Amino acid sequence: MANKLNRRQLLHGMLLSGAAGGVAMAAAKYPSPIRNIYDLADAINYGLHDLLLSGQPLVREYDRANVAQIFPTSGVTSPRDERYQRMLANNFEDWTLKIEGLVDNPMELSLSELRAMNSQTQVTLHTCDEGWSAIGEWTGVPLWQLLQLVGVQPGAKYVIFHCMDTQGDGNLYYESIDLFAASHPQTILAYGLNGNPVPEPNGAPLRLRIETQIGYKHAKFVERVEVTDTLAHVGAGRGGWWEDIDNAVWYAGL
Ligand SMILES: Nc1nc2c(c(=O)[nH]1)N[C@H]1C(S)=C(S)[C@@H](COP(=O)(O)O)O[C@H]1N2
Ligand SMILES: [Mo]
Repeated sequence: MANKLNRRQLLHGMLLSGAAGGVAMAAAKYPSPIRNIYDLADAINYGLHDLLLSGQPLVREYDRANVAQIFPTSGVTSPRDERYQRMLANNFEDWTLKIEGLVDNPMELSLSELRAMNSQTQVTLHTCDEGWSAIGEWTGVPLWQLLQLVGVQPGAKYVIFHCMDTQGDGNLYYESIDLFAASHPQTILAYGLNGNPVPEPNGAPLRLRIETQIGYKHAKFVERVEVTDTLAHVGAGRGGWWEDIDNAVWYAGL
């Protein structure tokens, strides 16, 4: 007997294969192998956000009156690295931010050079995966502006933030985002918190604010920004220190 598909079955099939196609596409775009159901959900979320957030909508900004008087701290709050402590003692006079990798003009910028650039101030909510959140007023240089300055080369996909703090396992903290998130208007490299220089525990002298993603993506104590087409060469190759050691998901969109 002919097994004719009715309209409904056909529609169902189309929807299912469409969804499967979407998942496959999202998984293909994800920068590292899918390890578990959390990575799969993260990959789908990543693909979906890419569609839904294509206009780069802004995250909410708060009134300055809502700023937490003492911004909480998390992770490393005082890098025990001798090199870092020496720079801190010297007010970061000899610290520079290096921007390199797949760029036309690699650059090294001092803190005063960064402060002299166009600055942006935003009052935003920080959400840590460990269950706290706090509002802070952050001032810094939009990342897109720095990327424009150095000239991102064709083929570049990610931006890696190399930090100065050695973690308990002996590895330096690092994080990465894709160029889309790096170009978000509220993604900044911040040197100011609540009108003061970023204090040591919060990532002096410079830390990332990636307002569309969760706490651990906000790399503190940044000293090098690497534009790249792969995440495989740093740490265990999963795009971040937490991602490498703890099954943390790479795309941590809020
Ligand atoms: N270099 C570095 N960056 C880091 C961390 C860290 O341990 N080292 N911890 C992360 C985590 S889990 C969070 S929630 C935020 C905390 O930032 P805060 O200490 O300013 O609150 O920094 C993130 N960036
Ligand atoms: Mo966190």
